[in-house]
Amino acid sequence: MSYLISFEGIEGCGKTTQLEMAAKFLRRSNIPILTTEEPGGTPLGDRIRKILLNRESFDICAEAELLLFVAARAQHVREVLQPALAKGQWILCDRFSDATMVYQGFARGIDEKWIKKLNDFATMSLKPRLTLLFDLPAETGLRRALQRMTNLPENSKEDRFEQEGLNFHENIRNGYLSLARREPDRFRIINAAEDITAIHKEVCRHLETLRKNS
Ligand code: Z5A
Repeated sequence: MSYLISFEGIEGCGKTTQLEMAAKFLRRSNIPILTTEEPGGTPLGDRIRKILLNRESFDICAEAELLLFVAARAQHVREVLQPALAKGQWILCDRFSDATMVYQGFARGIDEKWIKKLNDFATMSLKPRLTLLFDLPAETGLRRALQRMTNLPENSKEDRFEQEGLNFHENIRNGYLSLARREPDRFRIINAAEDITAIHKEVCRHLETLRKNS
């Protein structure tokens, strides 16, 4: 049985750390897995990622931003995700369609109906079987993200979104929580303010449940 599992949350919530730990846990259990990220995961997606996340000297309007995220996703689904699912792999994906709903919808204010249509078009209606939402106050997440960023060279900083105010990131958190309330069967909300090991245990518990039910 193959599954798409997405890891979501605000900036600095620790999802990437947890995704890597979850990948090791599944490999130890001999489950065939693929780890990937959005935007990214393909040569086109990586180029789009650079445009979207690095600070550049030109502006990107909300509508163009939306179309670029969705273009990267369309390529990712066809080139990487569908073939991996066909091979029976479990995919751990660092962000997926929910991120667009929350960042471009809730936070940037683009009509949800548009985003849903574009997401369905890009993904051919592929949805994660399980979405782990790492929830924590925006202030804590931003502090972690900025701390990590200080150690990076200037030209590799993906900090266009970190430039947004605290209010923007609080909207993101509320947006995710509201999506989770709409689809309680798919989402698991995890307290990301806990320490790394405690969070990992909870992630493993959810993955085990999925495996037992498969
Ligand atoms: N975006 C969008 O707008 N629309 C879309 O459709 C998509 C994305 C797909 C890039 O996403 C941006 O793209 C993102 C949304 C937008 N912008 N924002 N904001 P990304 O996922 O690539 O980038 P990110 O959100 O900045 O994630 P990240 O850099 O991978 O960080 P993270 O996954 O949230 O956290 P981390 O790297 O695992 O941890 C951050 C630091 O905290 C690090 O130093 C860890 O060691 C530390 N950490 C982790 N866990 C803990 C705990 N439990 N306690 C203490 N410290 C911890």
